[in-house]
Amino acid sequence: MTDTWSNAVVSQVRAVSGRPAKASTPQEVWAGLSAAVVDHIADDWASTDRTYKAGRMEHYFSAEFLMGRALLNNLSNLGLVEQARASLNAFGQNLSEVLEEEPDAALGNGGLGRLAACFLDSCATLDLPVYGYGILYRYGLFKQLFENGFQTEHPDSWMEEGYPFIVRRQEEQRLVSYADMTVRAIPYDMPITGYGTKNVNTLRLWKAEPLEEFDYDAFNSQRFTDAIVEREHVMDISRVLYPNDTTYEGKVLRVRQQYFFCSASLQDIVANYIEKHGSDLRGLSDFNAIQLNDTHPVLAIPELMRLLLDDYNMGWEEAWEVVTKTFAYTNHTVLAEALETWEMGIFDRIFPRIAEIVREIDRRFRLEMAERGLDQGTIDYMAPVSGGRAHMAWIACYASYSINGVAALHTEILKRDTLAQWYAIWPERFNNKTNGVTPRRWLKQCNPRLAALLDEVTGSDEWVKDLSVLSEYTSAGNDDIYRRLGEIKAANKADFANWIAEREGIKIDPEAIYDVQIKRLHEYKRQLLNAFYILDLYFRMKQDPSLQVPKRVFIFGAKAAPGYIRAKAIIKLINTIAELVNNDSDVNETIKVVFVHNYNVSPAEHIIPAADVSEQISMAGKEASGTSNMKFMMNGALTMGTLDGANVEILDAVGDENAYIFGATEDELPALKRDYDPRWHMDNVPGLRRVLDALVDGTLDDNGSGWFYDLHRSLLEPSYEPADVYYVLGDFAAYREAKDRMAHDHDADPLGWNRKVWVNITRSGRFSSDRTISDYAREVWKIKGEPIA
Ligand code: B1H
Repeated sequence: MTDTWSNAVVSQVRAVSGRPAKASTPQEVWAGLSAAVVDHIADDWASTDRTYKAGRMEHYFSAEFLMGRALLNNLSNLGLVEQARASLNAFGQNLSEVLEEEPDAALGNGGLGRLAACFLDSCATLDLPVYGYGILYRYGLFKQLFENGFQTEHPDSWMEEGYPFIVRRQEEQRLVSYADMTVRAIPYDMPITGYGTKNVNTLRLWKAEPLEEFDYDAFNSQRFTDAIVEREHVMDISRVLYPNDTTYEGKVLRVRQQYFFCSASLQDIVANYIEKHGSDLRGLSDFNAIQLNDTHPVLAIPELMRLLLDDYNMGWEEAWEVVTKTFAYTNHTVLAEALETWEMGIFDRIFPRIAEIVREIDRRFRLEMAERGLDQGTIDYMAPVSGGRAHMAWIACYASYSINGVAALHTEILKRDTLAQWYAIWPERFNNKTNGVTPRRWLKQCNPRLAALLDEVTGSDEWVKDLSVLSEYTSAGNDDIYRRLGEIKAANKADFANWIAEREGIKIDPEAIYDVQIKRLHEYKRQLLNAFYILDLYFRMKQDPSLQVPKRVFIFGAKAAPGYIRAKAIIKLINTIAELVNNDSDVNETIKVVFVHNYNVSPAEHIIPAADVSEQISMAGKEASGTSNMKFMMNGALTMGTLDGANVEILDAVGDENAYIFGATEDELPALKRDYDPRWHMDNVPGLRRVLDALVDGTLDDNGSGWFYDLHRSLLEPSYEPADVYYVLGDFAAYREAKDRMAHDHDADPLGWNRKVWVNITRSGRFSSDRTISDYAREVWKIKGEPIA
C-alpha cells in the first residue's frame, strides 16, 4: 500500500510538472499530491454516490460553502498524513511547505458559509446521504490588504491555476432559462471525505456557461462583438460571491445566481427520482428533503412548483403538497437589514413564470389565512408578496415543514419576535438546532499537540468521531494535565508568533496573553468596544507608568463589506490604535495590537490554537449563534462574552466560574435602551471621555477621511440616528472590569486558569457539528447513516 501510494504520488507530481518529482515546485507537488488523493478515493466516491441515490437523500442548498483548504483535511480523514510526509521526503520535498501552497476555497462570507462546510464534514463522517448544492464562484470573497490602515479589496481568483479537488461533470449539465437568456449549468463536484470512513460525499457546485460553444453565425457577421459580450453576460452569473455578511443587497445579478443554482439542483434531484422511481413525482418527498440555508435558496420553492406544474403536469394542490413536505428552512439572523425581499418587478422581468407562481402562492396564502380568521393587517404583514415585494423568509416559513434557529436563544427570539406570527399558527414547525463545528479541522488538524494529549488522556482517538466522550474526563483533570495544557498553549503561541512575524512583520511576545477577536466586521459584533478597551488601557498606562498590567497581545481579524463604510472606519481605527500602541516604547513591551490582514479559514487555523481569550462581545440578542466561540472553547481559550447566541449554551456547559460573562442581557436591554443616554456614560464612566475625545482631538489620525468623527457622532448624536444603537458605551464599564479581572486571573494563578481551560475543552462535545447534524438527520431529515463498507 505504502509503495503503491508513493508511486502514485510521484507519477501524479510528474504528470503535473513534466519534471522529476524532486525538481518540481512546491505548487506542483501540491497539485500532484492532491490529484493522487482524488485518484485514491475515486472508487469509494462512486459507490457512495450509487448507494445514496438508491435511497432517501437530504440536499443542503446554500449560496455559500466556505471550505478553506482541502489537502490536509483529506489526508487526515483518510489517515494518509504520515505516508504523504514520507513520500514527499523521499524526493526531497516538505509536506508543511507544500500544504501552504494551497489557496483557500473562500466561497463564503463568514459563519453561515463555514457552517455549511462543517456540516458537510459531519455528514460524510456520519455516512449520511447528504449532498451539498451551491455555486462555483470564479472569484471567492475578496482578498483584503491594508493600505495606510485602510482596507482595500482585491480579486480572489482562487482556481485560476487549476484546482485538483473539483471535477467537471460536463455530461450532467442542465439548462436554466431566464426571460432573456438560457444558460448551461455545468456541475463541478468536490469529494467530501469523512473521518475514518470509506464513504465520500459530494458537494456539487454549478458554473454558468453559454449555451453555444460558439455562435458561428454571429462570428461571421457584424454581430461578432455582440456575441462575445453575450457570452460574458452568461459567465457573469457565477463570476463573483457577493461580499455582504448579514446584510441584504437587492442586486439583480444576485437573484439570478440564486435562481441559477436552485433550478439546476432541483433538476438533478427530479431526474434522479425519475430514474429510480418513475415519473409519478407525488413520491418525490418520500426520497428527498431540501434544507434551505437561510433565504438565499428560497427561489427553489416556486421553482419546484414550476417544474411539477409545467414539466410534469401536476395540479396545484398536488404540487404544493409535495413542496411542503420537501423543504426545511434555517434562519441565521434576526437583523432586519438581512431579511431578503425582492421587487416583484425584477421577477417579472427575468423569470415571469416564477413571478406568476409567487403571486399564486400569495393569493392562496391570503385565502387560507382569511379562513383561519386572521385579521387583514396580520395577513398583509405575513403575505408572500406585499408592497410589491416578495418576502423570501415569509415564503420559506409558509412552504417549509421545519423552521429552525441556530442557537437556543436565537430560536426563542424567532418565536417571540421575528417569526411570532408563524409560530402562532404552526408552532410544531419550529425547532432549535444549535450550531456546531467539526472537531477534525478545528481540533485534530489545527492543534496536533492538544490532540495528542487528548489521545493520551482518553486512551484512544475516539473523541475525534465522538467529542462528547471528553466530558467523562473533566474530573480527571489534575495538576499534571494543567501543566501540560500550559506547555501546549505556550508552544502554539511560539509557533503563532513566528507565523505573525513572517506574515505581518510584527514581533509579539510568546509569554503574553493572546486575546483574540476574529469575525466579520459589523457594528453589532462590537469590535469597537474591544478597541475602546485597548485605547483606555493605553491611556491608563501612560498616566500611571507604575501601573501593573498583565502582558497582552490584542489580535484582530476581520473583513468589512466593501460598501459598509462604518465597518471600514472601525478597521482604520484599530489599525491606527495599533500604530500608536506598537510604536510607543512606554507601553509596547507590555501590550501590542495586531490586525491580521485577509482573515480567512486558514489564518483561523493558525490563530485559534494559540488563543487564551475568545472575544464574543456582540450586543445581546444580535448574534444568532456564533461559531468561532465553539472553536476557541475546543482549543482551550476562555470566553469573554455577552449572554448572546451560543455563548449562553457555552456558559451552561462550563459553569459561571469557567467563563467571563459581562454586560446587558437580551431581556434587560429594552428597558435600558428606553431612557439610554450615551452622554451620561461618557461623562460618568471612568476612562470613556478620554477615549471618545481621542477620536476627534487629533490623537488618532484618520487621514482626513472624517471617519473617526463619524464614529464619534454615531455614538453620541441622537439627531443623526439613534445614538449608540449597539450599546457600546452602556456596556463599557462592565467590559473593562471583566477584562481586567480576566487578565489578572491568568497571570495570578496559571494552574487555576488551566483548570478552567480543561473544563472548556472537555465540555465542548455538544458543540461538535456531529451532534448538530445527528439532530438534523433524526428530527428533520429522517435519514440514517449508510456506510458503503
Ligand atoms: C449569519 C448571515 C448572512 N447570519 C446574509 N446571516 C448573507 C446573511 O450574503 N448574504 O446576503 C450572508 C450571511 N450569516 C451568521 O450565521 C450569523 O451571524 C452567526 O451568528 C451564525 O453563527 C452563522 C451560522 O449560523
